[in-house]
Amino acid sequence: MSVVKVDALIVGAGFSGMYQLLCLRDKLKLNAVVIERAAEVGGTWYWNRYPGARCDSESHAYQYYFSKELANEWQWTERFPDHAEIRRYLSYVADKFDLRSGIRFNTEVTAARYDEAANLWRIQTDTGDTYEAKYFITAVGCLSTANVPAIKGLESFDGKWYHTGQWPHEGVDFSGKRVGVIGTGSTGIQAIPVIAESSKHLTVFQRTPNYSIPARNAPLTEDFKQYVHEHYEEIRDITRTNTNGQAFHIQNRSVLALSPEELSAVLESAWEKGGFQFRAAFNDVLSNKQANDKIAEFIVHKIRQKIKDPAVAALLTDIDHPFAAKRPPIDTNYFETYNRDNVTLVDLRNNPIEQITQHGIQTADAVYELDIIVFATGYDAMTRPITKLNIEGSQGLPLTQAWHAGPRNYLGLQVPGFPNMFTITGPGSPSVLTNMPVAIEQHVEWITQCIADMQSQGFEKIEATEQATASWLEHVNVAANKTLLPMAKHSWYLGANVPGKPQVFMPYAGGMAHYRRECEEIVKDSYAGFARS
Ligand code: NA7
Repeated sequence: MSVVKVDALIVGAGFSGMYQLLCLRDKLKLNAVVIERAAEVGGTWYWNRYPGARCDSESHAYQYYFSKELANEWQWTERFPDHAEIRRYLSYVADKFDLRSGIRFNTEVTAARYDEAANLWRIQTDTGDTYEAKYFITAVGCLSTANVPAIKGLESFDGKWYHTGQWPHEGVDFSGKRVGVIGTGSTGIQAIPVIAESSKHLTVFQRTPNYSIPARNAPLTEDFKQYVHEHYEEIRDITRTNTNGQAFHIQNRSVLALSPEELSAVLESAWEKGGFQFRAAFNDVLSNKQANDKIAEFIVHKIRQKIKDPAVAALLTDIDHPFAAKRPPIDTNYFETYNRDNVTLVDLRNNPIEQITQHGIQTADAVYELDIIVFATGYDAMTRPITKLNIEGSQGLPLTQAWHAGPRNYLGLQVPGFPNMFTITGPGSPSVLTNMPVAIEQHVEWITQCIADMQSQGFEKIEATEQATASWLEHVNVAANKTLLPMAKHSWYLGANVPGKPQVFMPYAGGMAHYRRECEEIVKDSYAGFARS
């Protein structure tokens, strides 16, 4: 048990915490430390090792762009990197910049309290140490707190159960096993085809069907790898100047401006490209319902063509939300998997799960005997990874109380009443609506500049004002309502996937490039909306 004095304490050693450590320690020469509950770097990717776990951004965009040298040294092998390759990448980065020396692994933050009189944060860990830090920075990721639904009887299940976001490192042997997967979001859609191949029988429990676009994953060609290295600046600039942080342009073309023949040709070609490039073929996918309907109709037609059994096809295509109003999954052989003899689809919408028994899952109309249950049921996203740190700000105000009606902060970066605390890719910032590493680099660089400016200008304390926070929340709301995103009533963007969670549209939907400009303007305007003293 000791008291450790540092300038900055960062929670989390994923993409964001690693880069924040590098910036504060090596650029600003601060005494900075990262606290990480895992045994290694990786953040969300440390935990997400489920079968089929893979990134949905293309590899050459899903990396740091702050160092050309790093970019030149690293070569991805596939269009969409899998979890193991992303961990290798982050491990390489940690080695290259000697980051591990600044990270306390296997250590969990149990509480963080702001001491008004001393103007510092006291952060406690489960190892019994207390850190005193001027700056407290959460780099905890948006999708790092597993959501295991409270289904009656789970404790009585005789088999094994797993949540995809807490996957055992040694893997799970499905051979000869009857497996049930609950959930058909991005995760279920990735895991289901892989589990189907290795299990005796797979039963998929679907509540809400989903769109999915073929990923068209493939090994990268030598030509493409060379292109990526030779076009470092160009690729970086595309990711930094477009709406979604991806390494391709969104076509300036409306669905509605095309004749049926033209539309069909563009959609077919976009479908062949696959991945998120599919939706980049048009600029009004998420802003115009009529345009979205046409795309949705095309996707549903494609799904139907893949599935042999019309009853199964009907269940998989009875979709209740506009395309991309939930994070749109991309897949490898997802729908084709339902043509296998060892796969059964169960419709929970009409036959909800009543309980889990000793032998399996009981729905309203049947009992499914299982050896293994996989919960692909998502996350208590965006807020819970932060609130579970047990944070108290000025006058002992718990963050859970400040956010009881939903997250309140300015730019997704700072919460009023929590001075010198920063939340990398917090709710209210573009984060999950963009390619995460791009959003992360922008936030880390903004925070670094903010701290550097405080030091050079003689400020000790920075705090978002109530007024700026209120207008920012209004702005986040307006931005969401200009899109079709709020039409997906059950999405985790809205917090609707966790019973009792306040339903507020959390990420900022105004686009990454626009957001970046807003953050830059605020700096130029002497940190307008922040009180510095
Ligand atoms: P998601 O997208 O939240 O999907 C979770 C899935 O689990 C979804 O199909 C849910 O159905 C289903 N679910 C959740 N709770 C239940 C219960 N109680 N019973 C039945 N089914 C349930 O999480 P993912 O992990 O797939 O993806 C999260 C993000 O990770 C993704 O967007 C990417 O950004 C990466 P529902 O739709 O709520 O009816």
